[in-house]
Amino acid sequence: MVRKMNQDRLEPCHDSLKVPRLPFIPEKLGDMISISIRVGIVICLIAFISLALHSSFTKPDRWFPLPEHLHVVQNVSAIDIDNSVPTNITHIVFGIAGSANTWHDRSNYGKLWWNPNTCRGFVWLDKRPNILQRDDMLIPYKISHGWTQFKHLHSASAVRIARIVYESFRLGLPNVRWFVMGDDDTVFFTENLVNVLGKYDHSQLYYIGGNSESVEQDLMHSYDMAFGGGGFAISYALAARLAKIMDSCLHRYFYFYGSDQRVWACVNELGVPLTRESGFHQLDIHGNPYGLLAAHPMAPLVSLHHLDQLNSLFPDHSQMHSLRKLISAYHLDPARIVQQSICYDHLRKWSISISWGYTIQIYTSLLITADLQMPLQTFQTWRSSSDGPFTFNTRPMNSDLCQQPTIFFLDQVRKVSTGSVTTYKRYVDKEEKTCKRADGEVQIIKVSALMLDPGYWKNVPHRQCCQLMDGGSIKDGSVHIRIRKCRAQETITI
Ligand SMILES: *[C@@H]1O[C@H](CO)[C@@H](O)[C@H](O)[C@H]1NC(C)=O
Ligand SMILES: CC(=O)N[C@H]1CO[C@H](CO)[C@@H](O)[C@@H]1O
Repeated sequence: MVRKMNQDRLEPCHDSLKVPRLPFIPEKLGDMISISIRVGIVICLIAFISLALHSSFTKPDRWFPLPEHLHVVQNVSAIDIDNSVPTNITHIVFGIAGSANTWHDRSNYGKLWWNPNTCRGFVWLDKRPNILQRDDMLIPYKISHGWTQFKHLHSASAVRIARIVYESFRLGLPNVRWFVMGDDDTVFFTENLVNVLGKYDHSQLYYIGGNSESVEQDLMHSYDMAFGGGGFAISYALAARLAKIMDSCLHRYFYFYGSDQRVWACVNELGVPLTRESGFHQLDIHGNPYGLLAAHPMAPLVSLHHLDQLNSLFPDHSQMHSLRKLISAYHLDPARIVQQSICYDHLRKWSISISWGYTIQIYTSLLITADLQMPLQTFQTWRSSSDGPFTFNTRPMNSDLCQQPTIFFLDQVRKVSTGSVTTYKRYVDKEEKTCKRADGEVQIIKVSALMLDPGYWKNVPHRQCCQLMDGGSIKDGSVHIRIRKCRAQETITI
C-alpha cells in the first residue's frame, strides 16, 4: 500500500505521432508520382526501422509517445478476471474529489472511514495543499492534471472532478475491480460497499450508485444519474471504455453544471444505465436526517454525504462525535447498521421500531408496519427547503412534541460471542419535560442480536423480526428486545 505522500506524477509526453511526409515532387508525369510513392514508402520503412532500433536503446516514451488512450488500452490486461476470489476492499480504488483549500477541514471525514492498511486510492486536489498537520494526509493525494484545457460554462473544477475516474484508471494500478468516486465530505461504510459491489461482475459494464432524495434535484439533473456526493462505482470494464472517450466527451458536455452530470452523460454514450443501490446516500436534504436513518430502506448502508450541512445525527453531540458513535456500532455488525426491525407490545398496545445501531422509537399506539417503515419527515428538500416531494414517501412529524414517538438513541455497544448487545437511552428534549407519556417508565432499551451475515444482502432483502424478552417486563427502567430471523410463518402484525 502506498502510504507516502504522493506528489504530482510526471505527465507522459503529449506530442502526437508525427507521420513523415512523402517528399512532394511537382512533376506532372504519372510514373513520376508512382516512383515518388515507392520512394516514400522506402523512406518510411527506413525511418520506421531506424526509429524502432533507436527506441529500443532509449526511453520509449520519447520516441513513440503513444496517444493517452493507447496507454490506457494496454492496461486492460491489468483486469483481474479471477472471479473465484470474492471482491474485497483491496480491489477498489477510491477517487475522492477534494480541493486544496478545503482539504484540511474535510480530511476529518476521511479519518472516520479510511483504513490506511487496506484502502487504496487518492484525494485529487487542484493544487498542492498547505499541509497543516501530518494526519491531514491520511488519504494520499494527487494533483489533477490536464483539466484546465477544457472549455466550461460553469466551473472548471467540475471538469477536473469528472476526470478523476479517468486519471485513477490511467494510474494502471494492479488488481482493480472497481473505481469508487466520492466527495471529500462523503463517509463510506466500506464493508458494506465491498459487499454491494461483490454482487456484480466487474468485468461487465457497471455504473452503480443512487440519485437524489429531493425530486427537484432529480428533475433538474436526472433520475438515472448517480449523484457524486453519495458516491458511485464504475466497474473496471466500464472505466476502460470511459477512459477512451472521456476527454472528447468532456469537450462535448462543456455546458453541463456538475461533474457527476458529465460522467453520467459520458456513461450514457456507452449505453450503460444506472444500477441503483439504495444504500448510497447523497443526502440532498436540509434539517434532520433522523427520519431517513430511522427507517432506512432494506439495503446495506454504503455512504452518507452533506453531513456538515445537516443536524447532528445524535442531538447534543457534534456531527463528528455522532458519526464516531454510529461507526462504533457499524464496526460491531456492519451489515446490520441502521437496519429496521418492527415489533409490538400487544399487551400495552405499543409499537416499537428499531434502527439498529442508531435509534429506537416507541409509539404508545398500534401503527401498521407499512406506516412504521415510512420515514418521518424530519427534513426538507435540498434546493427549496420545502416539504417534498422526495423520491420516497414520508410521514409528517407531529408538531406537538407530546404526540411524537418516544425516541431512544444509541448509548453503548458491546460485542458478545456471536453477536452484540446495544443499549439505547431515552432522549428527552428540553421542551418535552412536561409531556405525560404512557411509556415514561422505560429509560433504557437493551437490544441483542446475532451478527448479520454479510452474505444476507446477496439474497432478496427481508426484514428481521424483533421480540420483547421477559414478556416485555420493565426492570429498573430497562426493557430487553431481541432481533432475530422471522420464523417461517411469522408476520409482523398488530
Ligand atoms: C483480496 O483479494 C486478493 C486477490 O485479488 C487476495 O490476494 C487478498 O488476500 C484478499 N484480501 C483480503 C483482505 O481478503
Ligand atoms: C501506462 C501504464 O499506466 N501502464 C501500467 C499498466 O499496468 C501495469 C501494472 O499492471 C503498470 O506497471 C504500468 O505502469
